[in-house]
Order: sequence, then C-alpha cells, then structure tokens
Amino acid sequence: MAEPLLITVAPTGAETAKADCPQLPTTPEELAATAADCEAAGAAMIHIHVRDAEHRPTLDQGLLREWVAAVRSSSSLVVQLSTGGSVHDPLEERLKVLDAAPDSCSLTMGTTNFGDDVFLNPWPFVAELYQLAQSRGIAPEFELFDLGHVHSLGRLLAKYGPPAGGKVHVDFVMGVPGGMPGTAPALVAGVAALPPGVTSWSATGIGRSTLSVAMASLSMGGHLRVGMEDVLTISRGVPVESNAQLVSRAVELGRLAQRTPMTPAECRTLLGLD
Ligand code: KMH
Ligand code: ZN
Repeated sequence: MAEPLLITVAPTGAETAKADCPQLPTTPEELAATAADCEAAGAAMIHIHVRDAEHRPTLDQGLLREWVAAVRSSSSLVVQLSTGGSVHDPLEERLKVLDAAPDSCSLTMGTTNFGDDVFLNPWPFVAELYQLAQSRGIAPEFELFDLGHVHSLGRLLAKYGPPAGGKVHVDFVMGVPGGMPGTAPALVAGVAALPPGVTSWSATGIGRSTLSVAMASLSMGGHLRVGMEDVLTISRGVPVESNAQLVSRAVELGRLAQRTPMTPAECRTLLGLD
C-alpha cells in the first residue's frame, strides 16, 4: 500500500498584506477557523507565521503563544512555528520562537536571496537553533531553498546528530526568486542529494510552480506543503478562496496518486513526536 500523504498547510506567511488579500488568515480567530477547516479537508500539520493587530508580521512572544493555543483549541493539527519569520526579523528573536513550545519548527539550512531581499540564516544561527530544538524535543522541519542547503543539512547532522525524536523531515521550498527553481529536474537533484538519515521529505512550489512541484513530489513518493503562504491563485488569474481549497486540491492530487491523507497522529509518528 502507498504511504499516507502528509499535507502541511502554510496558511499565512509573512509576505502578503491583508489589504491585498482579505481572505488571508491574520488573526487568532481566523487561524483557528482555518486550522479546523484544513484538518477537515485533510491537512495534518500547520506551519504558522503570526500577525499583530495591524496584520503585520510579528514574533511577539505573547502573540506566538496565543496563535499556538488558537490552533490547539480548534484542531489536532501538528503545530509548526516558523523560525524564518520575515526577512526583517532579528536572529535573536527568531531563536526565541521556540519558547512558545510548538511541536515542530522550521529551520532553514542557509542564507538565500529572497526576491529583492536576503533571508539570513548564517551557519552559527542554524547550529544554535538546531541544538535548541534538540534540547527542547521540538521536531525541526529543515527548509531547503537550494541545493547547497541540502549539502549543509548533511554537515549539520554529521556534527550534531539527529533530532531528539530520531526522525529527519525536510521540505523543499522551490521557486523562490533567488533559490532553486520549482521544476521536476531540480527536485530530482535535491532528493538525490539528501544525506543519509533523512526519513521523510515534502515539497512546495511557490507561485506558478505550485502544481508542477506537487505533481513531481507525488511522482517520487514525497509529501506536500500547500497554502496561501506559497500561492495566492488557484489557476491563472483566479484568486485562492481559502487555505482549505488548496488542501482539498492536494488531497485530490494525492487520490490520483493513490495516496490517502495522513492523520495528525500519523504525522506525529513521522516526526518522532510520539
Ligand atoms: N518568510 C520567509 C522570509 C520559514 O517560515 O521558516 C521565510 C520563511 C521560511 O517563510
Ligand atoms: Zn514560512
């Protein structure tokens, strides 16, 4: 039987303004409703970026805790907090994200150009964040924006050993201007370069690469991340109505590939959280 399909939803991100996209969940109430809808649609994990009362990205500790609690109150989704934040967030604040006690945290494996900006992830920061996650029993999801990040992951695991739960889950984030392209050949190269010890991988394609990356991932037995952090149109020129709509489409693609959506409990096992 084919392996269950992990669908992670990334509903908000740090890049889109509420004014440009009113359906983007930017309050704890909207996130709670989104989490419930996405779990019902087939998601097992949620990747969270927090917004303040003016809908701006923030790493405020009180709000981080409030958003985590909101998701836990409305769903049983595995809670992953972004430690990437926005390109403007200081490294010290990004380390403190783990104080909000998520199940999982994103951990990007190197600095990358990010459109006109730079998404900063110097090696000492990566190493410190990783060891902090190990000591707290938080499952990292290694975000790989480029082939060099795949190599750096091997270096990190060789130096500091596996995560606390023993599982190594990675996510290829493809199609960011400045990172690897969202194409099947790029994903094939990334998967071929994964270091020993990686136990599961998913992929997401930003913007117009979303469908081709999803189909390439499914064709290789990978998992999926979808959501309005990564794409705002469901087809050319047609805005996404909700995050659940993107999760439902991922479920449908998985069904064609004879994969059934993974439950949050199965996701916990996948990440070594049980
Ligand atoms: N917002 C990007 C600068 C992550 O969540 O860890 C970084 C990002 C990756 O979205
Ligand atoms: Zn993110």
